[in-house]
Amino acid sequence: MLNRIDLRGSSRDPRGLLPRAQLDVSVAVERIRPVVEAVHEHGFSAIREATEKFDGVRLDRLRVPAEAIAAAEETLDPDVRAALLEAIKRARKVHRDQRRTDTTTTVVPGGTVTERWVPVRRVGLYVPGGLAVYPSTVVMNVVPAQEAGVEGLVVASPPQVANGGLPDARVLAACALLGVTEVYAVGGAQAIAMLGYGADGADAADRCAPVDVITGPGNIWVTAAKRLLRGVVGIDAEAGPTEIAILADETADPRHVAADLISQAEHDPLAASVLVTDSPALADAVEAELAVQVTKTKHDERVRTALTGEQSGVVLVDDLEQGLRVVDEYAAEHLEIQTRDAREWALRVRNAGAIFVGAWSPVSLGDYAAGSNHVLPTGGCARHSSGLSVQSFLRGIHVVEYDEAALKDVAGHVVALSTAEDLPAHGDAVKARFAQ
Ligand code: HSO
Ligand code: ZN
Repeated sequence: MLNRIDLRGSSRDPRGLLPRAQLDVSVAVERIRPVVEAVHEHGFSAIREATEKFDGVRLDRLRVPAEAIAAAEETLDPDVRAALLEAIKRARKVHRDQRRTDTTTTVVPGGTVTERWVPVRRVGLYVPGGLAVYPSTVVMNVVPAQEAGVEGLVVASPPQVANGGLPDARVLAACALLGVTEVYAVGGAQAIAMLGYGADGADAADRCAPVDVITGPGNIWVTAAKRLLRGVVGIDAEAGPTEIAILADETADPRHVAADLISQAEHDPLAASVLVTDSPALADAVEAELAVQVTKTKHDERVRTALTGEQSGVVLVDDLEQGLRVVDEYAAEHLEIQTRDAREWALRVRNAGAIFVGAWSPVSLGDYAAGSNHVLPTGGCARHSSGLSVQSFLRGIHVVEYDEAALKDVAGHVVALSTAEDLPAHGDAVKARFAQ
């Protein structure tokens, strides 16, 4: 079912040989530009028009009424409620430990630089609708923002025809459990534009004030809109279709490997499932398992499309050293290590959004309830970016404070550098303080 890429006996750089779909966001950017511009210019009427066109819902107002959020919490299935509360508790534990303390460095006597960590004021969290609903994503966005100390938290999620034009009830319930009260029934590029520029709604109480940062995953239109808004607001890493890579040797259980590959393929026909192994026997056994398990899984069509797509495959390598080079080159959103001495191999990985170590740490644990964050860099962005964290919502501000003697002491160096850069007024600003 999976494409097979045989790198055995080859010392070639794996770059370019690995399966990965090329997602052309720039084409989507041009498609959504008119929507974003219309929302910027006309606010509510443009959001309404786009929502009617793309979601098939006629919006009376942008904001979800408080009673609807409370009602969603009341009607939430008790098992889902308990699971969400546990997920929140675990995520809070991990993200609380990410909080930063200010540090003051005494550079010279009388000269200090303090790094002050300040949360952004207002954040917009996008929660997608589409093929699946994601109350867990509410948790993964809201918890780090709250732990960072963000005061204003706003959620936007597409209105659902099936829920009377409100976002999915489980999404609303997750907001209620987290204490988020400002929720907008707006999705797609129009939601990102609304968050970034702010928009008037049906009346004075229905207004969405602009945010400072937008986070959260979304489809290609949402990603394109975020790219367009970058600079107007801060944006987290672009999230494309989900990916799982598994580095496995012959000790891995093919049933587990197959189940994990299927679990992420379930998200999206464009999702990527990649197995990297030095064991052809394991590769064959996983293929056999896939054939059985795919027929039994609920979203079999979507899964089959994802697994047979060019973005998925089995990569055969000579040994785990080569496997490590391959997974590092691939820089997966999620990387499972199912090998002997898995922890040691995991320690050597440089590029991955998140790493899942050993037989008992499947990606779906991390998706929901490990305590780790599931908003992670995709498409190779794990080479340069991290997943969502408390840090995503903080700015480190340098606070510089020198006294007269400390400035005098370094004045000559400032003047020398300002002269070298032909910016003498810089040096003059220091000299002026010591002129007789
Ligand atoms: N695997 C997705 C997150 C998710 N899974 C949400 C289930 N619900 C991207 O990390
Ligand atoms: Zn998932």
